[in-house]
Amino acid sequence: MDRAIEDRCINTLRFLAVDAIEKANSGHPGMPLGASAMAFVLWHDVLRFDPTSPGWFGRDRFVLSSGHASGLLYALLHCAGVGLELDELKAFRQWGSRTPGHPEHGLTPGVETTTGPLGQGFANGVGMALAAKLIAARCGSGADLFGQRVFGLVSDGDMMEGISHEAASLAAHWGLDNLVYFYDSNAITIEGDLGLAMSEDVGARFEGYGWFVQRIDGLEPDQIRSALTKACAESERPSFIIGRTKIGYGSPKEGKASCHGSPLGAEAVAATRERLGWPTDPTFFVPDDVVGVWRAWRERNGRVRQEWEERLAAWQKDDPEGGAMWRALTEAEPPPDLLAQLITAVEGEKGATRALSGRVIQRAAELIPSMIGGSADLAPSNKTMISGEASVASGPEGFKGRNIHFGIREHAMAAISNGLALHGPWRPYCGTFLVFTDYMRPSMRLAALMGLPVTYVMTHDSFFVGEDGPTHQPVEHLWAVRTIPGLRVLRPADAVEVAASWEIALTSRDVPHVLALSRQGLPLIERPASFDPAQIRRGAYVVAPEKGPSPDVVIVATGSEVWLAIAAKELLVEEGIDGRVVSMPCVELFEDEADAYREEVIPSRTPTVAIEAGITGPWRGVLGRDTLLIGLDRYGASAPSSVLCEKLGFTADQVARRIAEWRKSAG
Ligand SMILES: Cc1ncc(C[n+]2csc(CCOP(=O)(O)OP(=O)(O)O)c2C)c(N)n1
Ligand SMILES: [Mg+2]
Repeated sequence: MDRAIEDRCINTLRFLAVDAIEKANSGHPGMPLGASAMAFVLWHDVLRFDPTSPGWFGRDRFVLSSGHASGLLYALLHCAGVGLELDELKAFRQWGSRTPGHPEHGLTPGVETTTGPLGQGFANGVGMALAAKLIAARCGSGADLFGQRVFGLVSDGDMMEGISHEAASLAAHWGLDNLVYFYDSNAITIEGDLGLAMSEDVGARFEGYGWFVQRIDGLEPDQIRSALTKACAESERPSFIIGRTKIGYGSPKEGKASCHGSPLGAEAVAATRERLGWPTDPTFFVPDDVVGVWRAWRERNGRVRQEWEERLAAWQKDDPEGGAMWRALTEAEPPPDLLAQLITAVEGEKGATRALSGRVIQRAAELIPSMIGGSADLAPSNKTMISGEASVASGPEGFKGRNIHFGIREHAMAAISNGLALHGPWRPYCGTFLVFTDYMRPSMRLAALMGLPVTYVMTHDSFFVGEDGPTHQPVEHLWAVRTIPGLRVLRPADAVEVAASWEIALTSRDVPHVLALSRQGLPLIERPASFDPAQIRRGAYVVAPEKGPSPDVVIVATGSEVWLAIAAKELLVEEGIDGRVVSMPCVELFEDEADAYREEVIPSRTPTVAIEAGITGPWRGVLGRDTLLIGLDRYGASAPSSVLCEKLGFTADQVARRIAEWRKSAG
């Protein structure tokens, strides 16, 4: 392309972002000014993306990990022609616009993932690249169809965040040669020079992981182009292109932290226009020749997609087995009798809910080929392995595996799972101890924000862990994750609830689920003949009814405390107290139920007791004021779990006594 036109294309992106930020009087102009050259050359020369079909499966994915540079992404999407009109750019960061402060997946077409918390996009891209490799490996002679790449733009902040270290290590370990990141190396962050807080050689670091590292001038289109060509030709390693750039390039604030996150101001914008040879008028200017460049790009990409669709159709005819696999992965719905089938896998069995979950996973994996997952080095404890399936490893054979070993990298595990779900067709799950949700929470929150159906298999879900002690005993964690909007926590009590929990998670399209599972074995729960497992989907139900016409007390329990509540209820009969036990495997589902059902299960005039081996306070919000809360509002301790049970007040005798005394004191 003619250099002058190319410069105009790059400047168009720069000034669309700058003008949007000025109009909003809010935003981050520094990175769009510095990184537009890399973004333009990548999109124009290489990215396979048809804006008329932004969800096309075979497209390359572009991840803007440094989401604060959203103005640049919106400028790209406008020019590309996804239907993000100039009016949307003019409404940057305003109520109801499709150009929010940071890019939000599902809101703006072409935004592949929600970014803003630095480092997350980096790790999402690793998940997406893995997703593409996993599908290519399964589709026999169609592998070439799934050679899509993942490109990303990452920044100093991404490099500092620990999650990128974890994800970079895995990307190289898996040999994701379909992953290409540009590092906008401007050596500036909010507080000033990068040197205030970082002095390592990032390139050497990435070389150490095993990435293919190139160092270029990130403002020079020809260097960018040639680095991209080499990156795309690399066939073993992920690529890291370090582009030296200048934050706020072309502005009077060039190279200064002051242009990171505030509008330049009218005077500085005018000076920038003059320096880069851009007209003062009009604002939001897209020159005709630039429009033409993007039109040609659109036509080219439209053809690329069409050709891909034709090749896909032809391949499915030529390779019926591969085609069937592709359809099973992408089109198949879970069987309508999934719940019944999962129950059959564990019916009548007792044990730790983690072990029962392990059994259910085997059946679920047979029924749902897109189910894939693993653990952060705790698979033997989390029971997350799919037996008979290989471990995911690099290379076409390795990517046929279905068990992912994330290593001890919980944060990246959660963000990579988001990437797998975003790319599709995968339905990922990942596991560790519940206490370590603290290491994953930022990515879990983003899964909820994006509505991704990721399942977290979180075992060792209370102080009943025992000897490992307070560091490994979750106390506040159930509620910490329940407070994430858009995420559900399922804490099953026995085999049938474990099966139902998996069914709820696997049939959901847009909600992530935590499965909180016990380490310790649990007794069988006997239910009334009228019990229908579909009741579990309502979040709570009567698991042990009162003997008389109405209960004196309703005891609500979750997970491993349900059998305890039932045992205490039996003891209370001797005290003349006729209790009802409600199992509440999912607070969120129960709260979604109509008032009538909630009233039926937990009548509001009846005193209630909550029993859960964790903090108690939030239960008052669920059950109201006249409630006895039995839980643990302190850290646990290191001792055999039978001793802890006694010391912390979780025997049936202790629970029954507390309830009886409470009723007595209430008169
Ligand atoms: C996890 C996280 N922590 C903090 C922030 C706030 N933040 C946004 S941008 C930024 C500095 C980023 O510097 P850099 O990545 O170099 O971007 P540049 O200033 O070069 O545009 C910070 C601290 C964030 N977005 N995410
Ligand atoms: Mg920077």
